[in-house]
Amino acid sequence: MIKPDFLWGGALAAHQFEGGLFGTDKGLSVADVLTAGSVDTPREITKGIVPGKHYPNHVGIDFYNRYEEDIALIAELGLKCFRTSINWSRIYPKGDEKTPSEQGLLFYDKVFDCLLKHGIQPVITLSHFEMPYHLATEYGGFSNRKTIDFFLRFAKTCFKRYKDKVKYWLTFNEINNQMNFGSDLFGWTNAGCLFSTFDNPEETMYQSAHYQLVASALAVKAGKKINPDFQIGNMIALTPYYPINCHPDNILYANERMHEKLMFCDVQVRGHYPNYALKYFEKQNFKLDITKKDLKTLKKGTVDYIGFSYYMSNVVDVSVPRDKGALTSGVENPFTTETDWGWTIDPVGLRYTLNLLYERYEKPLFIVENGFGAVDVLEEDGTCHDPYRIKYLKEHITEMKKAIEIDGVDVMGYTPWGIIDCVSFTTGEMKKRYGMIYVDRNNDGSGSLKRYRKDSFDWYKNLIVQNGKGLL
Ligand code: BGP
Repeated sequence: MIKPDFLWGGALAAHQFEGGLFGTDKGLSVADVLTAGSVDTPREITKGIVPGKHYPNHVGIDFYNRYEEDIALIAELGLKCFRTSINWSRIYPKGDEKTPSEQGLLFYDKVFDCLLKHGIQPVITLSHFEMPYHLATEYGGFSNRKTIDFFLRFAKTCFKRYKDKVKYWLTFNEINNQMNFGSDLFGWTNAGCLFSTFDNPEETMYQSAHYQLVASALAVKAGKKINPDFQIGNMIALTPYYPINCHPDNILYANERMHEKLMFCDVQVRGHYPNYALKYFEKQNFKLDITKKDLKTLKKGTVDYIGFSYYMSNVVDVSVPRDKGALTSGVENPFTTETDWGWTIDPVGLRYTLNLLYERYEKPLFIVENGFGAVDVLEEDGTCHDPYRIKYLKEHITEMKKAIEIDGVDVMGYTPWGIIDCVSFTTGEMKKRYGMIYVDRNNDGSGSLKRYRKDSFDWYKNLIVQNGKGLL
């Protein structure tokens, strides 16, 4: 049975939906210099804001000014929890100030109070691709050890301020995305630096990943001191790799590629680097700044639960070279279909992933992102029919239920991504929609920003009321 206190929810991230940049104290973040792209055109990372270019995150869907209306809508949907993030540059506009912005802190007070008033638990990510731009340009983001202190100051400020309002926290969103170090987008949003500008991009990636792992562990430790009841998790993008066939070399290769995801989780859950990682650093002759003190810190700052996103699976073939900048492997799976953006649809993969993580760590799991990015049509009468999304969610939730009820996996909650339409992270588009609530906003920034309930809204609402009954 799904537990009665199961956290059915929805997820978003500050930079993709808040807006509220101009006319507030908020500083520029790394997300604010990302232009709009598309499935074929990568988002550009500009030097500051360049007049004439379109930056969709500046307005998002204007949650900053509409949070009461939006929270009322998700309350109507029956959500038990709502995952969002605190925009680092709203609290510390440049990142290296000593004093936070009271205006920024007040905004989240109001959001959390409003959620709690509706009986919705906030689930808060501290860092979801929103590092202050100044930290990126002046310090090189997490390629610089100093950024650990700036992050810790931010984390402590949030923990202290919201200690009685927020119980569930996550440190770094999809911390393992930077393993795609061939892509500037992932390095920029995870680490606040462009790995391609360094002599050895891969070594720089591991160095900044290490500083983030230390920062995460320090935050866990500090948070527990501030409120021992906090539940603090990590967040991994968990796209499993399947071998193309049963050739032993492919089995071994798929296992090796899984290290791209699991190394981060191994450190954050077990408190130390796994041997395969240490051997790899040695083999590559990486000179990483990993001190004895850091290793002690990692041990003391392990997480309470594992948060992860699951969208798709990937197939790997030892004879196909790895594209070090891509989210997808480029090897086709004849047994699955895919979205218009080339993301495989594989519900059984979610059950596989839940089992994999639970067998490896025996820690509670929280599916903090899952969803179907699709083009939706708003009808003239204000309805929006999205049977494809209902199908996707139903199939994935059914597999989650099997993992819980048949396999005995401990799952705390499920927060489908982009519960209200928002700006896509990878492409900057509005038309890649995930929501159960439609927002009238287009790729070019036009639209009334009015909200509409999609068919999936009623479907999910009913599922929550039933606590997932009737799916199996
Ligand atoms: C994850 C991110 C989210 C989100 C989601 C969907 O990688 O944590 O921020 O956006 O993917 O991706 P996209 O918006 O590119 O479709």
